[in-house]
Amino acid sequence: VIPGWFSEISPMWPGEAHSLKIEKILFQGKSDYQNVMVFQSATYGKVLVLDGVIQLTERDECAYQEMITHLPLCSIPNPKKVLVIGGGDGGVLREVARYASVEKIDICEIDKMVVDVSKQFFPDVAIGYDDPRVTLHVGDGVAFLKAVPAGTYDAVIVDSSDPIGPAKELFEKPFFQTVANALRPGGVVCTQAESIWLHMDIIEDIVENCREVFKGSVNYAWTTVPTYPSGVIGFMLCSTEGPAVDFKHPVNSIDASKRPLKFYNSEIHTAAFCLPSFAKKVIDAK
Ligand code: AAT
Repeated sequence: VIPGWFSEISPMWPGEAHSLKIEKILFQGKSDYQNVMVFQSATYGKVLVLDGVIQLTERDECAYQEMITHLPLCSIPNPKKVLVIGGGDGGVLREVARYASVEKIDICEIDKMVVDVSKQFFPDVAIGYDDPRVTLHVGDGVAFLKAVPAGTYDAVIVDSSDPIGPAKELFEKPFFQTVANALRPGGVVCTQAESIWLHMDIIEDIVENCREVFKGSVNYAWTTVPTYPSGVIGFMLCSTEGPAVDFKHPVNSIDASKRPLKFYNSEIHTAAFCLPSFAKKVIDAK
């Protein structure tokens, strides 16, 4: 560990650790679920860290939040009811709020401290909470989904931390079953699905489970996020049985008149589904 630097050390990426130079630590706290830290970095703006793992930086959060939101929501016409699991920083809400067709946005985040800290230190991200269509539920996403009546949502976005800690169950088959139940026929889900460089074993399990649970289409997409481990992160995109969803060809474009998009466009949407051969081989075989 280098003094004055933050190093992201975890058993989920053994033998490597990305580091950022710290200018100033702005917040350190312990919630009921995890350690919460915010620091000012030398090159990526402010950084939110949970249990030693980077959740977002001001500089590259656009890549993650825009992709995890617009990959699913641009793939179906007129999304109306959207559920976000995790994502307490509000960035996904900010992106969902761009859709005029959306009537209701529910978010279920387990940790109130993440919400409060984001509102205090990341106003450009937490601005998502200002939209009147948003309802915040503080609680476990697993329990929340169990109570959702069948067919409620057009889209579910699972913006979850890694499967060590409170997000563990969000990567398991029973959870995917509750997501499928909560979606209308032909509804879509997009879940944070880790890195093709580090986690092919986890991805293989997710794909296998999703193929069993989601009877529409099941696809893996990925993007670059320099401050996430290995610099890339992926998403599992699935639809339930019903009107067919072709994730690779977006049906919506986005109103960027009030707030420009920094990362997403229709070309990168389609490109996100092109996989390197080593990943394609494993994912297609499942
Ligand atoms: N948009 C920022 C990126 C994240 S945040 C993940 C969020 O999921 C955190 O706020 C965490 O508190 C919340 N969370 C974890 N478990 C649950 C749960 N069971 N129910 C509801 N919310 C939960 C993801 C960063 C990915 C990092 C990749 N290395």
